Amino acid sequence: MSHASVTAPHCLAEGFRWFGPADQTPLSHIRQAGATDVFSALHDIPYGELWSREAIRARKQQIAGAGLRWSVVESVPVHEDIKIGRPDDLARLFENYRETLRNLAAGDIRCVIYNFMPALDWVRTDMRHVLADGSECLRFDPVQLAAFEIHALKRAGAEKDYTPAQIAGAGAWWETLSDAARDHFIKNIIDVFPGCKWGLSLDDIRAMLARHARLDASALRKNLARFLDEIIPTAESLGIRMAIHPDDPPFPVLGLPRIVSSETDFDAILRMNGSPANGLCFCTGSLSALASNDLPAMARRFAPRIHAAHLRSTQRNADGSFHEADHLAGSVNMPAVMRALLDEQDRRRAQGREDDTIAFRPDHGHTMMDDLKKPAGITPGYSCIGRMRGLAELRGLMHGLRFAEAG
Ligand code: DNO
Repeated sequence: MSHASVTAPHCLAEGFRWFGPADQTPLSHIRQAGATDVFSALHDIPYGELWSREAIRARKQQIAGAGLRWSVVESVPVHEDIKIGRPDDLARLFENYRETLRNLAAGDIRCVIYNFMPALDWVRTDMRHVLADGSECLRFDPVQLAAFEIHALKRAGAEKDYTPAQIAGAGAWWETLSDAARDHFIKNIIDVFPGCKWGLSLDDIRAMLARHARLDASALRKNLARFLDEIIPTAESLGIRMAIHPDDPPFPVLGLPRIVSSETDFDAILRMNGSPANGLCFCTGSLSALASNDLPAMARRFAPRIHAAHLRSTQRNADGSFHEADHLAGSVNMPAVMRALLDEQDRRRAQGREDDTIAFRPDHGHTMMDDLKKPAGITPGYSCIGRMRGLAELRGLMHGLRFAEAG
């Protein structure tokens, strides 16, 4: 007797990030993890340059050859001059971005993630925080960041951003570190830009910050509005959904403004341009580091404009530090977020929207099991087994919610 397999109806598309051929995780492992969709980018193309149709086609074929679909671009990076609003080369940068979107649409890729964090992408202070079960995760500690700013970078005015207790704690902690430990710590902080090691030095960071010296939140907002004016009409005409990634962590670091951190920020951004092509990458991990972000409420409120999701959790501590928790633990109410996303898919289907399936990926994972024995890769947070655990847990949650509906 044969049994029909039981499939949960209309789930989110299961994605996995892939950094391209240099990634330690091969596509075959992504497929074995059960993902169907790949979030990837042409990381070797410098920020601001054009992605050619040929390069996009080749990458897409490579992914398809492994039985997977390149459905989400993460990211087409926004050149720093656009964020700063430096006028010299803007027309060319905007046209390159639009032409890249045209080339992606020609390859039938219609969801593009980007961020608008100036100078840095995500920031942590410890890439190998050891948890009680022996696995390792990423951690952010404001006292350690204060030590970095005050004692390593020596950023003028950094003290203003910390409490006296944090400043004292930073000094005391810095004193406990040997020279080698200090070097390692500094390298960790400045060397984790996603997907590439730029080998930046403290002087590079100082020069970068100097270029941003006059950029405050309102100027950054103006530059984002301009970017949206330049890009969204083209995206809309191509059927491409743009998804802005929240700031990680969702508060200013190194004196740089952050404008994509909260419900108020999302609201302002979605109002800057009312096109459905102007949407969000709902990253629960990033947003959850700010206690005032009510994630299920935000997921419900912004659901029609959520074009992609990063699902993970953080554990916040009273001292302002946080670490990346298991995907279904920590402070994120993941069942409620998942429920909101599934409900949105139902609404889209009822409305006949073409984009009635939202792709998510387990964002980061703990380094565990055999991955602990591997040489540290270029991409902290992206070891395979921990992300596979996250994906499996999220899949179970999603299927469970769907089956419970069916009774
Ligand atoms: C971190 C990621 C981010 C994200 C970019 C999107 O692991 O979530 O680096 O890819 O900010 O542009």
